[in-house]
Amino acid sequence: MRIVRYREASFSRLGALTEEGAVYQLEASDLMELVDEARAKGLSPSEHVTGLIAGKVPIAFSLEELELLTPVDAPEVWAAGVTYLRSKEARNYEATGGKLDATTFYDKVYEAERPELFLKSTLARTVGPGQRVCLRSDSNWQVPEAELGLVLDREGIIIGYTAGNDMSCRDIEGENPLYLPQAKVWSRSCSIGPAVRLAETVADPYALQIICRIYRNGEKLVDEQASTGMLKRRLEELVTFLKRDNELYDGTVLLTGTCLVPPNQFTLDSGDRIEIEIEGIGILANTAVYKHELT
Ligand code: DO4
Ligand code: MG
Repeated sequence: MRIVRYREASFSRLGALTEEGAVYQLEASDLMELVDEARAKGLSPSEHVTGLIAGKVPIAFSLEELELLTPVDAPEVWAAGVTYLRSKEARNYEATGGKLDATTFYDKVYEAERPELFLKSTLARTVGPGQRVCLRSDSNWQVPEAELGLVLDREGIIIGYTAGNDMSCRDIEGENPLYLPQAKVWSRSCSIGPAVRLAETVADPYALQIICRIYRNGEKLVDEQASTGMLKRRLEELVTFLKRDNELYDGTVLLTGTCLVPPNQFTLDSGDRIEIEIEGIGILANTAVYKHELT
């Protein structure tokens, strides 16, 4: 069972998306209200939703016809880094220009007990499916990072899974690791969606295929795939470190790091269409533009 949000006239609606692709309108205003309703009844969110839609008629529109919004209003989006071997190799390339002859801080964090965690985005900086993500004007090496996102409640319980794009500037990060916030955080540098798959409906979160495709003028330039099975850490381990001495808010999203990095010569350009597909969640599609091109 997946949860989506969509626009209907000037309203934001919550919807249940079934395995068959039917969308049912839900009365709850957002995902966390739905979770609270389920908990009050002693049900899992998916059991609660199944009961709510039983005998009801789906809306007249298919998912593709809806104007989707972020599936959850994430007050904060955090991200883990260097959680896959592929990410460690790519960061080492950025930091050394490919002339690697020493152990770097990326090697160290990959092996360390403490993971890399950083504040990636806030509600106002995060966009949803179909919306435009932004490129930085002062970078010449930009890539999307396709990541599995955990949707958490204030206790750090994993409510569900979504797809996320951790837009990144490889040149700024490679120049100096202290520039990480600038390499990662700017207007519209993060997208999430298209749906939240309720956690109890995912048989094995370590066996999800993640695909990243990038199109330019209709031509597919990047098409890479990997599996969450290659994740170096446990999801609970990342959440435990995020929670430690920290304040979490309902609907916080934790991106779990990228396992897909486009070829080193690739950089995003204005107009590129980015598709991040995660098995069982859906396709998160966004077009990249510069901020001054937003109307
Ligand atoms: O070390 C910098 C960021 C790493 C990251 O975003 C990732 O591995 O996905
Ligand atoms: Mg990342």
